[in-house]
Amino acid sequence: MPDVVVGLGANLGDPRQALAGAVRELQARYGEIQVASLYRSAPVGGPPQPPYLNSAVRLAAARGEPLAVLDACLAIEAAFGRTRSGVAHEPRTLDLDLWWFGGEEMETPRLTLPHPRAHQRRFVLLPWRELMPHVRLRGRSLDTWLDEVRGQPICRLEGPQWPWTH
Ligand code: PH2
Ligand code: MG
Ligand code: MG
Repeated sequence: MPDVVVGLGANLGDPRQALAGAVRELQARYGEIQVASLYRSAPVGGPPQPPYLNSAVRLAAARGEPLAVLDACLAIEAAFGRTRSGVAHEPRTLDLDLWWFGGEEMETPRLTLPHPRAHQRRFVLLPWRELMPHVRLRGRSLDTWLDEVRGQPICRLEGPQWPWTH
């Protein structure tokens, strides 16, 4: 089964509850999962907006089904009140992004893999490194990419046992 990594983010409503609920929904769909630490990060891009909570989940999904995982992510976002006005990087109640699907590369209108901006974002690289420390993204290690985004403010709030289970 390919390693799949889904990023979690939220900065409206009750972000902690939304992230915890999203982890539980992914667990219900995919069974055993691995969860990264919980981070608070300054918004990257978009209009002025509150800080984000971010984390990530590693799961095993059936081979050849990235679009099915994408659809599951969109359904979970909708269940947690996600709306889209069309403004890029607007604040949101829940964002689930498919960062990695077993190393598959694809570029379609609906989905680009690996996530096209993952290597530029510390809030992606830090939780991802916890889940897959040896992965190579665009030919480089996550540590190497992390060196380039040292300036992006982020702090680790809680370890991987942050209470997403209740
Ligand atoms: N998501 C974005 C844009 N900017 N910044 C932070 N800190 N965390 C995010 O999850 C985030 C962002 C678009 O999805
Ligand atoms: Mg996103
Ligand atoms: Mg998204």
